[in-house]
Amino acid sequence: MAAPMLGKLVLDGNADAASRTLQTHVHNHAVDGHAAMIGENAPAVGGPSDLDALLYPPPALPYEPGRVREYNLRAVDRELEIAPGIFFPAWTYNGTVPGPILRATEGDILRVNFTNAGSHPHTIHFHGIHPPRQDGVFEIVKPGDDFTYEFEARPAGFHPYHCHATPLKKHIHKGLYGSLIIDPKEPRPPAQELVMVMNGYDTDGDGGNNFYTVNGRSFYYARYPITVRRSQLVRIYLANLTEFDLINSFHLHADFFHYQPNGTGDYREYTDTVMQCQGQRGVLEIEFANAGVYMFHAHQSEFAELGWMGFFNVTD
Ligand SMILES: [Cu+2]
Repeated sequence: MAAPMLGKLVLDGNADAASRTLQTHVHNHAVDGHAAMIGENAPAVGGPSDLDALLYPPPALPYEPGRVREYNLRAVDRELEIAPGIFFPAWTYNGTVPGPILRATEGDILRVNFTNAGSHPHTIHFHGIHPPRQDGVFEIVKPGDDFTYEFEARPAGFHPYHCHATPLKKHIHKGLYGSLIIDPKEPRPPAQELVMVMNGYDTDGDGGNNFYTVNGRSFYYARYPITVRRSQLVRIYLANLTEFDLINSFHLHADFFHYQPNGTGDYREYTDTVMQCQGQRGVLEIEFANAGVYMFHAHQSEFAELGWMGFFNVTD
């Protein structure tokens, strides 16, 4: 938990300027309300398309027996600017936190060529059904080494992957995680598809997060609202890889969605708020009833005010 973070950051020389920026925004936010934190008023890093590869998944492919889906993942150490002036010394898959979106259709052979170009031993542990020797627990990949994971993609759903080297808490928190969509053989209905991976960053090393995000940058979707079409299905693949905090959550304003835990099974919840422990994930489906700007954020208010907040711009 990060309640005292603004005070702490002020004492930290590196983060001083950024904390003032953030303090100003949090202050204005309190005075002006949520709407003040949209567009240019939102303190987020980068340009409007920077996170497209982490938001928009590759297309689903129709089921085809025996197909191989091959991905290359490379662990690299990289310093990332996660909020204005705040740099996080991340360990990444392919240079981003979260790592790339992988996608396969149930029954495909998923082949992931992993190279460890980082400074520490790593692995990739996939959630799903596969032989234990492909599970990223026993086969530790040392710096400079590589390993190929290969198994049938199942079950259909939405699953996280992450490093499982020890200390696990550190390897996850540093940024080694991403998501895998496994499409059912009988395809889901066409939709505007989005991927959201919730996370946090401990920037002062005290074992609590100081910033929270979706797809890696605080307030990014407040700065750049996500445009979707009214009365057309929107599908969000949502996962939580936040370390240190017990849960994270997603709350949508002004509408309701159907939530399918794990993207598996027949159970659906009709709600505007879901919570997930680390490793939990699910699939949200919404048809927005109205055009306009809809807020979404963690319903832990603290997380929202430390970066986990954004908007949908629903257009006709
Ligand atoms: Cu690792």
